[in-house]
Amino acid sequence: DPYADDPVRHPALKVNSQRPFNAEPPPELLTENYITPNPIFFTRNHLPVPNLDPDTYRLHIVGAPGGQSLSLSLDDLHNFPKYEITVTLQCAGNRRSEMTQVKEVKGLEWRTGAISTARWAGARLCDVLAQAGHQLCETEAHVCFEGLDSDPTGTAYGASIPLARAMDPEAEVLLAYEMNGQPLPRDHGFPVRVVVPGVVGARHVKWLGRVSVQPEESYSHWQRRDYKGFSPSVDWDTVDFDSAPSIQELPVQSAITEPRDGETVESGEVTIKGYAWSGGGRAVIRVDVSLDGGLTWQVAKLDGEEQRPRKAWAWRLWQLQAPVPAGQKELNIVCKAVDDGYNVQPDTVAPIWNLRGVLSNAWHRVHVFVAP
Ligand code: MTE
Ligand code: MO
Repeated sequence: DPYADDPVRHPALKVNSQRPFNAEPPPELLTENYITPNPIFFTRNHLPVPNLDPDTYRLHIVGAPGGQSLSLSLDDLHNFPKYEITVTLQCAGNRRSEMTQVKEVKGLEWRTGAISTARWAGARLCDVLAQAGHQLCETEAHVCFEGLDSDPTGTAYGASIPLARAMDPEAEVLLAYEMNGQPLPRDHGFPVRVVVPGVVGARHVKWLGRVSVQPEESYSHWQRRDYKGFSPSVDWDTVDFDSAPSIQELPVQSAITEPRDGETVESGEVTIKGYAWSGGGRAVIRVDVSLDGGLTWQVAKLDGEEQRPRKAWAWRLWQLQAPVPAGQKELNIVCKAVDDGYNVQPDTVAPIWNLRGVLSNAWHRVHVFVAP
């Protein structure tokens, strides 16, 4: 069993798949803390978790022509200036289960928990690439990342991001060795992973083994044959993966974490809680909440850390205390977020349905009963 050596996990996690291990925290735990505690941070593994020795670990950076290739130990990485940033990571498949309700899709049945936030610390990718002689000359080039996890044929997990993002100090791409002040847990990439703020989880390659600059994006299955969006009319007979770009920045997202769907709430007043985030460093500027299925709206209070413009890498938590209209037996609670590009979430799932069930960011809806 290639999974026999996987780490022990927190019992509160909702497991979507045991081998490989995929799990999300329950919604009420997810928004209990602004920074997600490491043991309940959602986990998305495609392969068995490698067991890497920190003493012999080396990160290979392929050098630029005329530059030099690097073989960096953990100590070498610690010798680069250390940066710590708060970044929310979201899987492209977050909230896929709502797409399944429209029509069957291929993928893990994530609910609202394939998203979490941590303080990540490490060396900046741009500093390490510069040491290997790389410059931002080829604007179409990509930085390819290879993981040290692999399938029985020896194929490793891989992904890439544009060189322009990697070399931009303002983009704050990290080679992270710490998560919330601790060495990375094994499930989250020990000893080193990439953290690409504002970009889909799939590019944050864990158990990082090799970094190279290529004229084109990674040839990895997960870059070219997965994590892409398509029209609702495209099916598995007609899909042409080369016709769509790989997902990088994600669209604006929000979800309700309390109350839960189907729950009974007290009459009088109801407290509604959730999270909101947008990709590409776009800040969430507002969350609208409705108790009547979207007929009327109230503005929620944004909690958590204020985000910098263009560098809003982390989510906002939000809440709304609202009177329950007298005589109401049930509530159709809805939330939708707006980011600083005034991008909004689509109201329903069907028009954004896609065969892989990615980019599921319609208004989030929760139906509750009111106690008599
Ligand atoms: N990196 C490696 N090496 N192997 C993987 O399976 N999964 C990716 C990404 N990096 C993956 C990986 C995907 S799809 C996501 S959403 C994030 O890791 C999840 O990171 P987490 O498990 O720390 O939450
Ligand atoms: Mo993912």
